[in-house]
Amino acid sequence: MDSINGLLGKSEQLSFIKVITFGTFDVFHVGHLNILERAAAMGNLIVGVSSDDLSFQKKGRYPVYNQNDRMRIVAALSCVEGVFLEQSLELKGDYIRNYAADILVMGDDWKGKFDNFSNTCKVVYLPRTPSISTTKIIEIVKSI
Ligand code: C2G
Repeated sequence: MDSINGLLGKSEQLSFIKVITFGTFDVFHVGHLNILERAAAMGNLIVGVSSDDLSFQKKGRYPVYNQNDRMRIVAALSCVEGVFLEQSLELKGDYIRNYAADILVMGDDWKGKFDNFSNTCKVVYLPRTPSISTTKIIEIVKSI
């Protein structure tokens, strides 16, 4: 309790709600930060950072930053409680159950793709931040 009239602070009100999200978070940018901050506003946030091999399977190229560096960057954010390595899309249900997540948050580029987990937890798709992506950043850097 942080108040004499019994009101709880935001972190205390949300501390029992567990939120999980997943992503590669390569060449970390403000679109990544926006979704993580919005997810963390719903509760304690844990992030599954895609392994280098899973990223290759998803995108057909290895990330610019390796999985250890990407995990360190995401783990260092004040809105993130913890990170783990996401090694397979097929294990998503296990990750959600192991963490006992109440809410799965994903960007709306994944809209509908994880609705099958709505029996296990609430599934929320948040709008992507427009006009920014790792792919675009790589293209810009290459063209300079
Ligand atoms: N994102 C966003 N706005 C952007 C770019 C990304 O909101 N402009 C969100 C994505 O929607 C995703 C998260 O940031 O929820 C991470 O994006 P990526 O690193 O591209 O993640 P992705 O490779 O799509 O991995 O299990 C699902 C995957 O691991 C998601």
